[in-house]
Amino acid sequence: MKIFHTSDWHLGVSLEHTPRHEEHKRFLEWLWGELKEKEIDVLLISGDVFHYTQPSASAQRDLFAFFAKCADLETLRHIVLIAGNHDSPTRLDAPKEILSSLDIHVVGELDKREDALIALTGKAGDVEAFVVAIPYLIESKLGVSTTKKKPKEIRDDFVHSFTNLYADLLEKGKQAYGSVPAIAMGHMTCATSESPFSEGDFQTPIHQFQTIDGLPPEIFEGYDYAALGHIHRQHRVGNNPVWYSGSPVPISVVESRSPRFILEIEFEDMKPTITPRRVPCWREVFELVGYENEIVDLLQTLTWSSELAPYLYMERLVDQPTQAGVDRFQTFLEQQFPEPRPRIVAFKKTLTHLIEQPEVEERPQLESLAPEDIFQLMFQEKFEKTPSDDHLIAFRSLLAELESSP
Ligand SMILES: [Mn+2]
Repeated sequence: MKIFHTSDWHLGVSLEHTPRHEEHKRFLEWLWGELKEKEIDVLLISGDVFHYTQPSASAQRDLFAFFAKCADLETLRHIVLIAGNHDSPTRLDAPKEILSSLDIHVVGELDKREDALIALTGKAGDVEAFVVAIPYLIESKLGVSTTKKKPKEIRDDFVHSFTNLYADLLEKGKQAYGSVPAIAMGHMTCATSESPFSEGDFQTPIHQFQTIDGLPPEIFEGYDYAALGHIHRQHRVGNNPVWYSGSPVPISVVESRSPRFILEIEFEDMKPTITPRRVPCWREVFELVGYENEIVDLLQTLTWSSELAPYLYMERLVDQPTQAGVDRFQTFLEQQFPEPRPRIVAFKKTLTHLIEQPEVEERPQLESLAPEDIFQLMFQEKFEKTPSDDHLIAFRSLLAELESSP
């Protein structure tokens, strides 16, 4: 049985208000071609299929058109889709019945635990594996309360609830289908102490507990493979058969710096072999940083190998504050390149020299001063002279009175 694992498509997303529709369209065409060529049996989509809880008509159309086209694939027998934290569970569930007639299993809201258990049949109609497809779950769905608890207690509750949920359904799956590969799906933050999360790895922190990062991979004990979504960088969690496929189309400038993948899993005798498949880049994203003339030089020599014209992130360095903005570069691009030309999707100016601030007289810290010192300073400031001995005696007696009162 051959499986593709992907997640975090974020259909409908924009890069700095510039749509990524063209890239997503090409990704879906490419994915369809790969499913056909590699004769894949099962496609797993581990959440965040849409970027917005109310996806645009065109984002929904892209997904459903892809699903309809998948019906033409002779070898592809199942698609399993779970909701991520970006998806609306109920909206994802809305076409559930019509999709199930195409062997597309959607788990948006987890109404009943049993809904998560999905049998994967092979060519001959026998069950060759089963999936426990758990969507993104907020604490209330898991019965975890986070009020008046320390981060460690909340984490322990989460770990306990997820462990029970996955273990219970593993047991049910084994009872129902016997000794076949068991696959878990989830949309969560799962990590070991070695998982080095960096900027842009995910959109919103979930299942994280202040300083304690994420759920341990041990919650998938007994499973032969766990197909996870949420972290946008493709990686394996520790030495466990627990994998993130990452997002196939970069949805931020940070993601565009690293290659994108989907994962191919082939089961033989219960053992999975995992092969990351690189997703082509259809549009490059360039980061151009420099002074005005340096940027113009960079634009003059700009070349690209991807199919679509690149997107540009521009950072113009300036020595002093200036009104001059993006216009000169815009005009230059229009003169230099025919349509479709590179597009500036983000522009900022950075001042390279600190503007000299007038020196500020250093004032003593309040905590380092005795009450009488403060009195003297305040007196000096208000009356522009030092307090007399009489003033000081009066102040001391007032202070003594105050300090001896209960
Ligand atoms: Mn995501």
